[in-house]
Amino acid sequence: VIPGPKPLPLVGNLFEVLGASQETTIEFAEDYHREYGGIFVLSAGGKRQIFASHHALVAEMCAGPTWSKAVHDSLEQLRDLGGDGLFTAYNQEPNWGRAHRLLMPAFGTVAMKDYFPQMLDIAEQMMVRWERFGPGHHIDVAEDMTRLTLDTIALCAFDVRFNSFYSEQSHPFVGAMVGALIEAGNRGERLPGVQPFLFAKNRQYRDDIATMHRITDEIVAARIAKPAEGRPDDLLERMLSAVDPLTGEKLSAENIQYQLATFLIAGHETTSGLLSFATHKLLTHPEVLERARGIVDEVLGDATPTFDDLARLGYIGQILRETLRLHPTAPAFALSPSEPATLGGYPIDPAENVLVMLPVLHRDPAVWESPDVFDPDRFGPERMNDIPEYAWMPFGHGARACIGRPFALQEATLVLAMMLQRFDIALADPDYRMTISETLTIKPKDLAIRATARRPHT
Ligand code: MNH
Repeated sequence: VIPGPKPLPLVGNLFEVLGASQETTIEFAEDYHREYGGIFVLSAGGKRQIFASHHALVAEMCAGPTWSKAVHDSLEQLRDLGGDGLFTAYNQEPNWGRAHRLLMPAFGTVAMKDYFPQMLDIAEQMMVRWERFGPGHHIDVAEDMTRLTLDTIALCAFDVRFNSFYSEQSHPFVGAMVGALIEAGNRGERLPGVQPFLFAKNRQYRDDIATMHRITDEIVAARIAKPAEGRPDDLLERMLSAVDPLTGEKLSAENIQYQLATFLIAGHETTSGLLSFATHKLLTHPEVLERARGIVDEVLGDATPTFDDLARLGYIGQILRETLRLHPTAPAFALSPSEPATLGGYPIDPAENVLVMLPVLHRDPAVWESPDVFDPDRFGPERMNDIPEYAWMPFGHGARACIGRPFALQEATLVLAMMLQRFDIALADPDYRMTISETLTIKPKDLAIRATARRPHT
């Protein structure tokens, strides 16, 4: 049998255990992996959740065709919001393949170049805001990065301006989304039978989802109302008009609504966390910051960045990859075998899934030298090929891996480079010690900085 702590007979859900222990899921998984090794199982109320996060076991799953993404318990909760949209669809649902084939071109190299002006537009808004506030202002990094990434995905994908930098209150979509995400997360942790009696929470949840649907409906309706020649050629246009090359089918109105919610959610939380962690890494590693600054000054000088500049900012990409190693902002994914299989010699049934905890995989000492040290040179051109396959998986696995990867890396590279080009940054509180706040994604808690413009704004 797979090692693990004694089964808990009464607890309905394994996440009850976490709630009781006051730890984040990551800390708790790290503890259990330390105690039991690369694979362990948690049993509660007759249900099991298997965890396998050491590289040898992850490679055993990922190397063949047998294992693929599973919609694990907390993702299952998100189906209220994302339905059979790309992120929460089951592998066998026809809308997954349909949408995947139809939307892939929107994440190719050509498309990335098309998104550049809009990414620049939003990044510029954040830079101007920081310049206007001046060095006396404490910038809440996660908050501003969230404004940035949400506005960027809305503008690039749907040609909609959320204008988050122009208002103190967040856009109504954000309030509804955050409320719904928190409630969806809490639902997974409640004892069975309780849910129907939480009337106020259930009403608020329904209202929040209705608000999100109303906003995505309005976005779609506004687009359809536009004459064809005035329509931008973006992700939304693709959803409305493109035809699946395999089946000749288009996406349904219902599925388009799920995709809009999916892209607004999946397209911003994780990139915002990445930019926040990367900012903290630069502040705590002055030698990395200085080197990055040197390269940025050499490539950009005083000029506005162009798409072609990005290719010469490889060191920024290394910083982002190393940040994602230590702080994978989507910290876990699940895999299931398509037929009865074994893992580490233990039998696993296709009805079960195995959670891979990325912070554990990404620090596996069997693969990583001095795993806790932040060293962007691990991803340098000379050393990158030494990294074994399946040792770094912040974007997931296989056909169900992140479709937004090039989008996220381009956006984050641009923003980090512009930040270094235009500001000297410092921790608002020099004694700040980073702790992590965890929902389905992770972020640094209460990270605040000051930004001093390096040159007067022109
Ligand atoms: Mn993204 C899937 C991480 C940015 C849209 N993303 C995934 C998965 C991981 C992931 C991990 C696989 C989850 C699973 O196996 O259950 N994503 C990230 C990270 C960043 C990120 C770490 C930024 C950094 N993602 C983005 C952006 C977008 C996006 C930006 C959109 C523009 N992600 C998706 C979608 C999926 C996904 C859509 C689902 C893909 C599929 O299953 O077909």
